[in-house]
Amino acid sequence: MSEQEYTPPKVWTWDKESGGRFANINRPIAGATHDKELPVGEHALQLYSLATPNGVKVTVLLEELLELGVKEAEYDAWLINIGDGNQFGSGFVDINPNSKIPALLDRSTNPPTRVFESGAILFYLAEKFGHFLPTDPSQRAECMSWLMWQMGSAPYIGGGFGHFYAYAPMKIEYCINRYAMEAKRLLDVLERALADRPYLCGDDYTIADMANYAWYGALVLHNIYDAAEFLEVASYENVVRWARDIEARPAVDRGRRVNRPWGPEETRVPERHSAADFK
Ligand SMILES: N[C@@H](CCC(=O)N[C@@H](CS)C(=O)NCC(=O)O)C(=O)O
Repeated sequence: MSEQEYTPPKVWTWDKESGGRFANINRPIAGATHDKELPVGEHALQLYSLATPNGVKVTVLLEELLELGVKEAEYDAWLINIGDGNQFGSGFVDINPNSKIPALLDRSTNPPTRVFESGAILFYLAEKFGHFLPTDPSQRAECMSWLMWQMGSAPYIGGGFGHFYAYAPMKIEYCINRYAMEAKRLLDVLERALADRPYLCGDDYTIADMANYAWYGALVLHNIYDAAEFLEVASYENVVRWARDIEARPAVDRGRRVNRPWGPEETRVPERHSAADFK
């Protein structure tokens, strides 16, 4: 059926055969599908994740904290394979009712603190350890603005542009145009913001850079969705320069590898429990 012929029925029903990549894990209902306890390691911080852009934000921050010598930021990172539906296990749903990676459990508090939504996890860890988040109220507001901007804009990149350009079972011009326009507008927002400063909030590298790098760095440096040419990503020169600067950091290199079960064997770190896992 083409999109022109489609008339929505009175009541929407779930068409399980809709097709498209990841259709097998999409459901219109929340909650666990099966009983499964989460593994727990020796550190206070237990991360359950996968090295997608949303996952990488958190592992980059944890590795940056460790790079600074914050020993309490040691963590166990367990692999949640979303293609296999691990996000619908009962233990995972207990710490993230939204069934999406990343999710964090901090066992240093009593009772343990669960945190879900990558932006909330970045904020929680930055505040807990006192790094990568300005303390001055105006600067903190700027940092939180860019962090929230990332959280609000990523679905247009991933769920909008990426879905219709790369994953949908058919190419729908209207949808691709709508989301390509928005993806390019978002890149231009960043391009202008980075014209006169090295990082989003000025001279200091913050959680706002980590969050935005994970998505926009993937777009301008790693040809995510095979759309580098289509979106002319190289033309956003300030974004490319900023993403390259961030990617040159050793902690970012490590953070990108944690919970990555794909890619060249020597770069994969499916689970991370100590610095030795990177060797
Ligand atoms: N707003 C959430 C989005 C998380 C998200 O979309 N995670 C994806 C992977 S990048 C996921 O777990 N998808 C599994 C599913 O949708 O079932 C965040 O930033 O934490």
